[in-house]
Amino acid sequence: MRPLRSLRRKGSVGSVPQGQLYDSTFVTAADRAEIVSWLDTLWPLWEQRFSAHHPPPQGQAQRQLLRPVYWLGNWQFACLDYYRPPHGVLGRCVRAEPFPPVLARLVAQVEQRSRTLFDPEDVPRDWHLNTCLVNFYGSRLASGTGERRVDTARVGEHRDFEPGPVASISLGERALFQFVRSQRPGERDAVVSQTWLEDSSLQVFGGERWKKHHFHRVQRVEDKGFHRFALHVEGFETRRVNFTFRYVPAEHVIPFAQLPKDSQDDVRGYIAELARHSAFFAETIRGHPAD
Ligand SMILES: O=C(O)CCC(=O)C(=O)O
Repeated sequence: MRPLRSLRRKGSVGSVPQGQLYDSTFVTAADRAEIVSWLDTLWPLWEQRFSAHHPPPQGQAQRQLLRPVYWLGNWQFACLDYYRPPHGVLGRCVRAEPFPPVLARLVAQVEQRSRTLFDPEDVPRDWHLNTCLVNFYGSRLASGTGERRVDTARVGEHRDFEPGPVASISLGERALFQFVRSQRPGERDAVVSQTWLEDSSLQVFGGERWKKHHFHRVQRVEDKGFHRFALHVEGFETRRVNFTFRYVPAEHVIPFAQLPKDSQDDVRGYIAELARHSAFFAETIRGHPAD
């Protein structure tokens, strides 16, 4: 495997291992300002994990996701269980809005850097970053408790199943991002690598080691009071916004109208909510009202 540059940067813990890239100053001040003003045009969704036709498995209950989200390129609704190759690829990725110009420009740079850094065997033939999950980290007002806030700024261990390298741009307060290896039941996960993801930074990871053999998580997001984003989510205070860019093969991205009927029924309410502020989703829902 071609060696990757091993970098030591402010904010990373130790040197950055092979298969990862970290650039703490990737987003310029001008691009950052453009992203922040574009964020003001979004009305993120607060999704439920399950739905009428995709109910909770035995032993699990319906729950709201920890944080509001927005997807670009294609929307992977939680209730449709995300994109999970090799078997869970159909009827999961619903065509969504394109990247705004500033993100499209940054993604072009990331793709170029990734192609020179990663071994070609870790980059699928048609790989390009056509999907973006925007995660909003912060605290929500606890219902019925006056001003009490519940901090939800974390993400538990998981893997991103989209093939090829995944790139992540962070804005706002620093987040402690960890790769972990599962231990025996009852033992704490072993932290294998960790990086403090700073405001305006880029992180990329790829290859079997980081995509398949380890889980990753956001352990916590600092709250130094430096960053607050005024977003359109009632009762939620956002102090970090993260964009993860991934690749979903084009044949697995379908328009809403091609979803199975049950799935259309499950996500129609979300599309209608998005359509209140998005011309793209207004067009999507036109002609597909509930029966
Ligand atoms: O917020 C981050 O830095 C990572 C988010 C993440 O793990 C994901 O979107 O899969």
